[in-house]
Amino acid sequence: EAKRIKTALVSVYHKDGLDEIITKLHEEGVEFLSTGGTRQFIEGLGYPCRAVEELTTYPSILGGRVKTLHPKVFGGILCRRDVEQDLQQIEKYEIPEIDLVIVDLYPFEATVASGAPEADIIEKIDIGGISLIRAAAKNYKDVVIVASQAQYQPLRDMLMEHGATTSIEERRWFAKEAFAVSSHYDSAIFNYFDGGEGSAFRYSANNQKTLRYGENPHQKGYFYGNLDEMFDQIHGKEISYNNLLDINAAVDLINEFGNDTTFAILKHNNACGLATRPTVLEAWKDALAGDPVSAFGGVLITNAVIDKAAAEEITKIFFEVIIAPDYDVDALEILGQKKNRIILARKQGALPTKQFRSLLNGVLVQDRDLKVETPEDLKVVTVKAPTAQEIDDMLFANKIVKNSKSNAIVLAKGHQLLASGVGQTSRVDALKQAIEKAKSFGFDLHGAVMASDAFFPFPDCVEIAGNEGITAVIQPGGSIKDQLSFDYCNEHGIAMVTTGFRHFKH
Ligand code: 93A
Repeated sequence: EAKRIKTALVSVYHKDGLDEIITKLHEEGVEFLSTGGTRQFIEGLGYPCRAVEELTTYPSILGGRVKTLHPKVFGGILCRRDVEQDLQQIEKYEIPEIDLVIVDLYPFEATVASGAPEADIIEKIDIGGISLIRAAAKNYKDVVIVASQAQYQPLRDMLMEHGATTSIEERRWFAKEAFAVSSHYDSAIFNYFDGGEGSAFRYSANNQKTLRYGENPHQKGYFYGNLDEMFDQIHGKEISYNNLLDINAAVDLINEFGNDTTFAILKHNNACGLATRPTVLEAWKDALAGDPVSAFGGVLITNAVIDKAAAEEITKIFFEVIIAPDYDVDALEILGQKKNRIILARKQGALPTKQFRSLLNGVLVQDRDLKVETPEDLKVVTVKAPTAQEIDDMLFANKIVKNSKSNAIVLAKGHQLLASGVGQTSRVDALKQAIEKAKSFGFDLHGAVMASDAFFPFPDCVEIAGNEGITAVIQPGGSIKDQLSFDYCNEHGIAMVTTGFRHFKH
């Protein structure tokens, strides 16, 4: 609904950038109501301005701590213009309607940053201004709220475009920005009182869990979030910081495999064993065969219900955590014989679409990598086309490499992870590591496929892979030297596909 601004309450710390707005509002016939310094500023521009003190019949008191905090001010902002009783009340108490509020808060953060003494910092905790912002934003149906100097420009643009009449969409946008300002402001105050402990997250998540320690015993650790929404802990000791990192990686990894019965074993966030098989027992056995050494102390995850036959095998190794959608009763009895083992039943809860990570003095945010390659994404770039089995294995390998720390190379065959090289500073090193591992556990790489999380800058990887008998390669493509890798494959009868999607994981 379009509304015309008739009265504006202006109370700002930063006056610069406001003159054009005041002039335009005046031209539009808007009347001003203002606090001390701001009023002087408006009158200095040559426009009439009513003092808030005159409206409230109170002077600004307590050194300015109480200036605008008065029913005559807040009533004029909060009055619902479509509620008869509200209108009757403001008439009875002689409260003027206020339909634009421009506030710019005391500079709390800048005062903290300046190294000012605590008493000065405390005085910069704006009370009246923040209340004006919240009140006006709450009543955005009738009121426009400009909550900081950063929004003078959007207000100016709006006034220049279509004068003092605003749409509900515009008012709601300003209200959203206003709550961003008020929540940021209060967070800054919290952080100051918190003394750099960084516990602000506690209040953004509705749940806090104190962990035994962080990544190492001398580091404190906390988890902010709700694990109960995701897992039912059936058995075992308290989940640790590192367990959570592995559980997170395990969930992302298993999600790639839909309903195909798959078992994965993770260590330090990377898969060291993974297989897709008709039964959970077979999937477990072939996942373990991928690297029975690394599996020690690992995190296990499957997308299938664990039965007794599988449990009898799984229980033979030492592991930290097992995650499955469910467990047969007799399976649980077997797995629960060791008291520390963490046994989790995974609930259906979806993961957030955004991922956060803290670094330096800020937070990185990105979309979760939800791209899952399908046969349609694959572009054959070699003379030799991959067989149906190779395509299957390449897509399988690609799901694992996507969930492995970069630089990563995955070697797979017959829906089994043969070996991977992960977290290497060069791709060649990742491949060499994978080959050596695969061989040390007795795998023959002839007919295996290779997946790379990013393109090959040089043809060296395909050369090494070709020498080991690898017959098909999947990679994003996009290197200026792609053709050199394609040529090598063509000369040696290797099939290669590109996906067009890089899957770095740092
Ligand atoms: O000390 S306050 O929290 N008490 C108030 O009632 C109040 N009302 C507005 N500070 C208050 N303000 C703030 O005064 C505004 O947020 C703005 O930063 C400043 C503008 O004061 P002046 O117009 O005197 O320069």
